[in-house]
Amino acid sequence: MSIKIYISGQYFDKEDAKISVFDHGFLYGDGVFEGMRAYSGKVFRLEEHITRLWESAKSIFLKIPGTPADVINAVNDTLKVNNLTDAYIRLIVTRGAGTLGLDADLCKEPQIIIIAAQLALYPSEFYEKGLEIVTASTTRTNAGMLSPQIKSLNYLNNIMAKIEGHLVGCVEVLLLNSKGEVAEASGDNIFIWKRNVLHTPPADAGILEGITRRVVLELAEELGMKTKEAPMTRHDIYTADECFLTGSAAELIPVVKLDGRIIGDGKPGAVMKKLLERFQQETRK
Ligand code: PXG
Repeated sequence: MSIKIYISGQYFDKEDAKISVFDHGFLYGDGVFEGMRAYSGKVFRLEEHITRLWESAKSIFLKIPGTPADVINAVNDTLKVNNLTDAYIRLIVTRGAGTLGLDADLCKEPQIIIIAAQLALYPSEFYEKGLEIVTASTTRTNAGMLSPQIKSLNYLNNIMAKIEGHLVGCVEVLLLNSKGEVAEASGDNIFIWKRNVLHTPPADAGILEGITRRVVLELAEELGMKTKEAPMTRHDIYTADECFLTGSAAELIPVVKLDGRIIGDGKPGAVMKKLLERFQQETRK
């Protein structure tokens, strides 16, 4: 059975789910999105994803049709229509069809698209052995150009960085900000454990403020760990006891090597494992 895609209030078979080539989402990457995960029929932290979507849209002058409650209902309904309980959900809001020019005022009907799909997880080997990553030469988009806090449809920055990783056999990469500080991975946030403190770069380091990142900080505090959001350098990662990435799709995934330097003992660490275990209880409760 073909999956059903939600487009602005209607469901279409995958083959018939189409958007205008005049949509500014297609022409200019003009729109915003969310990537979410459902566990046993429940979308994890759905309200937080919807809040972030509304904030991203506000920042780019995009008025999302309907209310947050309408979009929450549409997301839940799309899962039901597709008979999915454990799934990956992509929610997209585009500026809608306009002309070939840049004028956003001519885009009268923003489109809401919801795709619920089977999960395509990283192989279990990555979790057991940990990732080896490198720093990309592509730096994270500067907030003065386009705030990385906006989850916009313009992901070329992240895509180019990820291609650089693939060229040298890495599935993920580290991006620095324009000051040379650590920002994040191409589609995940980064954490280190060093001298009994859990560190992660702050929101203004040029990152997308991940929802998984926030949950991990909360859980770490509940577990009595000391946490710190402060600027981080690559040296801090090279000399950390543990390193891991966080994201809705990956959950928590260990990093054991950066730019050829082995992190800690080169194996996924005990702190990450403990946090992943707590995270999995949280998502599956
Ligand atoms: N940084 C960036 C640049 C992201 O795109 C994260 C961090 C982690 O945020 P969350 O809220 O997920 O903890 C993201 C999220 C995909 C995909 O399909 C991308 C993300 C999430 C889920 C799937 O590549 N990015």
